[in-house]
Order: sequence, then structure tokens, then C-alpha cells
Amino acid sequence: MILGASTFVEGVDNAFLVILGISFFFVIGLTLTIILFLFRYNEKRNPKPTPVKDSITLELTWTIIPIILVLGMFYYGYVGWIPMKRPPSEGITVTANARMWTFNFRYENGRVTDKLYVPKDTAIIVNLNALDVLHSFYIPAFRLKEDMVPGLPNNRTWFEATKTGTYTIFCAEYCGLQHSYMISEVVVMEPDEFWAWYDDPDAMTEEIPDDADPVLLGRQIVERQGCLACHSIDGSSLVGPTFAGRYGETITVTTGGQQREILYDEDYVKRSIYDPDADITIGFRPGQMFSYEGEISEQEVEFITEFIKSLNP
Ligand code: HEC
Ligand SMILES: [Cu+2]
Repeated sequence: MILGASTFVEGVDNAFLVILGISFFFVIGLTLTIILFLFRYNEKRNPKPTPVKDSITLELTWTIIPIILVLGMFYYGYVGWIPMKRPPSEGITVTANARMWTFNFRYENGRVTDKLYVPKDTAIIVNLNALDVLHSFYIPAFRLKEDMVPGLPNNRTWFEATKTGTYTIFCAEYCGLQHSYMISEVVVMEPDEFWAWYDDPDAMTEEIPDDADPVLLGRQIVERQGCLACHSIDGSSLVGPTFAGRYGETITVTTGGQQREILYDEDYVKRSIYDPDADITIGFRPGQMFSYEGEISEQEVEFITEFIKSLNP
């Protein structure tokens, strides 16, 4: 079987192999029977058909055997599925946020990352939080897939990784144009390594050094937040307008159904981030971008503004 690294792997793989085995048995068995009958009972060899009527043996055979097979499939499927539905009460809780088209992960100590870092052999309870549309949290190596439904209370899943390494997380629900870019990774570490990472004070401090380059910081935020899935920096239009060469221009937007001219300045960038549907850029659709209020601070908006400014020729 392909690489597996969680406690669910055995249950899911067993169910899969049992069903696959039964399917193979029937494909081969039925094909051989068809071929055999083709020779044995063709018109030349067997000119007079003998109808079979009321064969209790036959009836019982094709009732009982399929029942056993189907219940067998059910049994393996059920045994593999039940642990997924029973998250343990002890474990590390992480909140996975999904939005078009990125994941991020928030830990109980406030740490936010774009990859999911977890310790080996520990139960991880994942609260699933979809901020815009339906997404699905899918880690093939863990045999884990759970829909992320906006507004669904208690939407969660859990897993326990059994091998260190890096495994892919996919979004498995078509969620718009750049859906195929909605990929992240889960990094499984040894527990002591994980706790060192988790408690790392350097990673925790939000303080920004005085000599940090605001343009670079802005770029990092824009990359981390997944803005570039919708906004190019080379002048081309994606889902949203490009960031390049717009700053300081007078642009046309629709505000409350009325078209108006407006200056693309710091206030406009801020309003676009916190209340995207207030001014709709001409040629683009409302309802595509969702507010980042509460996720992007005012200071971060300033860095983003500096970054957008830097894209002017
Ligand atoms: C899902 C796609 C999507 C994502 C993700 C997205 N935006 Fe947007 N954005 C749009 C669309 C569509 C518009 C144009 C419609 C409107 O004005 O609301 C827009 C408009 C804007 C504008 C006004 C641009 C102009 O030229 O008029 C700014 C500034 C902006 N977004 C910044 C951001 C930032 C910063 C992020 C990341 C934190 C981001 N956007 C993430 C789709 C997106
Ligand atoms: Cu998605």
C-alpha cells in the first residue's frame, strides 16, 4: 500500500483491500464463467435448453453468499471508520482555518502557522473552520478526510501520527478557480522536538525589529495570507485586480450601486482589506474577497500598503 503514517491507516487499508479483493474475485470469476458457458452451452453443443425452475439450493446460494460478502465489507468499513468519529478527550487542539485558497493553523498558545506541526504518537484534535465556502481537510497519508463546512458547529476531526516526516494536506472540495493550489503540509516531529518548537519564544514574539524592511514584511504577509491567489504582482488580472502599478492612481469603483472615481491610497487599501465589498473595482465581482478584519492588524495593513507601493515602476 502507499505510504501511511497514522493510526487510521490499518483500518482504512484493510477495508479497501477486502473490497478490492472481493471485486477482483468477481471480475475474474464472472469473466471465466461467461467464457465457460460460451463453450459449454452454445447452440451447437446444447441445442435443447433445459430451464431450471424452483431450485432452492440456487436461491439460497445466491442469497447467503452475497449477504456474507456485503456484511464482511460493512464490518471492515465500520471498524475502520469508528475510531475516526471518536476523538479522545486528551490531546493537543489546533484550529484549522480554511479560506480561498489557503490553510492556516492556530495553536492554543496563539501561534499561527501555514503548515501543521504536530508531535508523533499524540492525539491531535483539529477544529475545522471554513471562513468562506466549503473546503475539505484531506491528508492521504493519514487516511483522513473531513469536510470543512462554514458555520457548522463542532466541525472537527482528529488523528494520531505514527511516523515522523512531512505529508501533504489537500483541500478535497472544489472551492473555486485556484482550488488546485490549496495545498499545505503536516510536519510530524518527535515530541521533544515539537515542544521545543511550540515553546520557541523567538517565534512567538510579534515584535518587529526597527530595521525591518516594511516592503519585505508586507510581501511576507501577502504571501502568507494567500492574497496572491487572487492578486498578481505582474500587472495581470486574476480573480481580483493586480497589485502592480495601481497605487496613487485614480480608479473607478462602484460604491452602493453608484460609479465614482477614487484615489487608490492608503485608506482605500485598508477599506479594501477590511470591507472589500464597500468599493467594487470596476470589471470585478463583489463577494469574491472576504474581510480580513480581525486577522490582519492595522500595522500589517501599513506593511501591505508599502509593498503595493513598491510595485509601482
Ligand atoms: C478570493 C480571492 C481574493 C483574495 C484571497 C483576496 N482578494 Fe483582494 N480582491 C479580490 C477581488 C475580486 C477584488 C475586486 C472586487 C472588490 O473590490 O471587492 C479585490 C480587491 C482588492 C483590493 C482593491 C484593488 C483595486 O485595484 O481596486 C485590494 C487592495 C485588495 N483586494 C487586497 C487584498 C489583500 C491584501 C488580500 C490578502 C490579505 C486579498 N486582497 C485577498 C479578490 C481577492
Ligand atoms: Cu478549498
